Amino acid sequence: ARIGVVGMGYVGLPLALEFAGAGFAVTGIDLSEDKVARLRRGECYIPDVQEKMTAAALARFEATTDFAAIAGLDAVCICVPTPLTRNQEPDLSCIASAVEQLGAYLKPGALVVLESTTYPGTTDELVAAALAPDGRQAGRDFFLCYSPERVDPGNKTFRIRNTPKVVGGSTPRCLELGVKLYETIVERVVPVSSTRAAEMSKLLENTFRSVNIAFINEIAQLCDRIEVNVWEVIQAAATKPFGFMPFYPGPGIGGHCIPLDPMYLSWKAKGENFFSRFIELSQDLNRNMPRYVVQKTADLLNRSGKSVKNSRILLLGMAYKPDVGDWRESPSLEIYDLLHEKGARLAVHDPHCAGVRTEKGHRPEQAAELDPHRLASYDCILLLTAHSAFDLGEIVRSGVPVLDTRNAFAGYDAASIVRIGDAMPG
Ligand code: SAJ
Repeated sequence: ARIGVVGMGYVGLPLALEFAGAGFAVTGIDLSEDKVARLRRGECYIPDVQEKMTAAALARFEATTDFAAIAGLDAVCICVPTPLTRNQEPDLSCIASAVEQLGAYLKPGALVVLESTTYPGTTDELVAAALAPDGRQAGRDFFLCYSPERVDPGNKTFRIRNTPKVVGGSTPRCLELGVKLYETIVERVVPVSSTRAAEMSKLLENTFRSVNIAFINEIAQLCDRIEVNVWEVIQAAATKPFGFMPFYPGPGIGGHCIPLDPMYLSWKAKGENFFSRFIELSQDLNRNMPRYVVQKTADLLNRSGKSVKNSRILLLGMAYKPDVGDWRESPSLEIYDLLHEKGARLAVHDPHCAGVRTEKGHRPEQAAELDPHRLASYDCILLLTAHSAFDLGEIVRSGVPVLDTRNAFAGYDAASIVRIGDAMPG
């Protein structure tokens, strides 16, 4: 059987290579000439995928920008981005254009699986409708499923093969084919009763995270006021062996899933005249964390009689999570802009990120390696992402006041280290 994957990004490329590794002939389709050219050279632009680009897999994998290749495929997985529009509404334009190409080239009897995160109803309404004009019906002329991606960038423990895969079908036959497809590469496939259930399960997973992160961010701000260290409290609560799951405060939420997915759910809810207070509140709380960090930075500087204005501040970590080079939606970007507005003299250091550009269009100056005398020239340091490459001992030895937004310095008990979620000492 020939399998196609549309969208050669951090979801589609690993999926395509996983199918190739399982022995299928696989076609990777992408709009980007550059991505296709790099794939044809066997170049890997997704860090996690390097080990999948074996000679065996590459021998069965071909990349193209030509959607006509769909005509030769027995199954097509759509793994294209589902961002938000400028006014925070679902942007399904990538799905719409991919599906338009399917309509033009899809082989009778082929299986189509949508993997992009989207609101319940998208698969049955948008995808099926796009193929219906010439009377084609899901379950008869072609087969249609929804199966959410659970790719976790940088996660070495959970890979495609050992991460359970939820699948919903437009009809029972569709579901059967979808399950058979994924059973070739995933140990545990989880069939559900409809494409809507599968779409909703994904939004539940990620909204659950966003809401709980917002909640612990609020608890952290409360702990600031009642002289309790939130990190110690979470650690103590996490000793409860049942019914508790730790989340951790931070400078806000970044990435392309957690800040966005809840907005797909709240948008769908509004369409049904249902206003999700949880989602609105958690989005507000998470979006306000950069301001909270800036306020705490000002408090920290004030302790040594300084103001943000004209202070030299080093931001450690622009990526949205540790040990990845992805700075999309990272709260570090807004923290940089807010401090810049207040007249701080800023430098950043992130060994994983290059070419960072903030929302205001600033291109932060990357400080060179962290050496002691350079560190001493800063009035304060913000730890925003806990990259394992950071030499925390060096930073503590410099004696420069640090605002630690990740409890990265948990092992150090130095007066110069202040944490969010912990009252400012003295
Ligand atoms: N964050 C916190 N506190 C937490 C957890 C996360 O502030 O307790 C922040 C992170 O710093 C980051 C943002 O939230 O800025 C998102 O973090 P994340 O750990 O959710 O990482 P993502 O965005 O890579 O989420 C992915 C998601 N995977 C998929 O959508 C398939 C998510 O569902 C996973 O649960 C998550 O990875 C994971 O567990 O690593």
